[in-house]
Amino acid sequence: MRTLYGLGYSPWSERARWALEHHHLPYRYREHLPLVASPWLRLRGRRPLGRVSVPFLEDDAGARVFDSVAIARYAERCGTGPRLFPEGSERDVHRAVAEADLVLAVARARVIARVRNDPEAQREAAPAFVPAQVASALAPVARATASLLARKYGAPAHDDASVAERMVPRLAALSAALDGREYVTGAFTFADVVVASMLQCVTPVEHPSWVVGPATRRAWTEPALAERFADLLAYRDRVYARHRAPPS
Ligand SMILES: N[C@@H](CCC(=O)N[C@@H](CS)C(=O)NCC(=O)O)C(=O)O
Repeated sequence: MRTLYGLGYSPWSERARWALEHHHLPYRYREHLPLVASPWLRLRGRRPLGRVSVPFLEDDAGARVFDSVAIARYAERCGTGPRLFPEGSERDVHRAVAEADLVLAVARARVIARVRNDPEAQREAAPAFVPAQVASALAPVARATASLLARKYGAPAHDDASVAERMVPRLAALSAALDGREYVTGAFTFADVVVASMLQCVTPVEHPSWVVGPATRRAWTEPALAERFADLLAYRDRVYARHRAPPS
């Protein structure tokens, strides 16, 4: 058996879940709690020094895999179904990851800032098994988690100028490259998983694999970008409808 540790609302965790499910690899999912579980993650991952992040995957055969791309490659090695890294796709996949990570760095800082100021989003951040009354009491935990992540990632500039400088040109390039085509490359690859997952930061997809409350949805929505890049959202919705199975 294998276990994936992730953050339910994180596009990086979504990449890993998508790849595992695409390759029909069963796994247990555990929600990571950054505030308390990072030392534990270090221990499980045998990584005493340096930064640890989720998604992180471990299996009974002793694999310990950090990083969404490495987990997707693991899924391709161990699972079945069409390849996500077909011959010749390396460069496109690599570029999609690099560009998506730059867009998400700004988006993450904006989401964290919004959640820090929104008690409703803090309540929604409580794990699903927590009853509503307790979730209210946990709001400070979500606020502290947001502050921790802001410190950890150095809260890069996340004002409107950063959106204009660092998100818009990348989304515009993507829109021009796609130009109405179905996929980033000729066929569905990990590049589409990365781009489609990243577009949650324009506005979250309506899909059973990405269930978020209304305040969380607000925190993840950039209305001006959603309007300007409606073509990217349409592409993303098509890719989800065709290639993202509902979670089992
Ligand atoms: N390169 C990594 C980046 C993953 C990443 O940035 N994860 C963040 C998501 S916010 C994380 O683990 N945050 C929780 C923490 O830092 O404790 C990947 O692709 O998996």
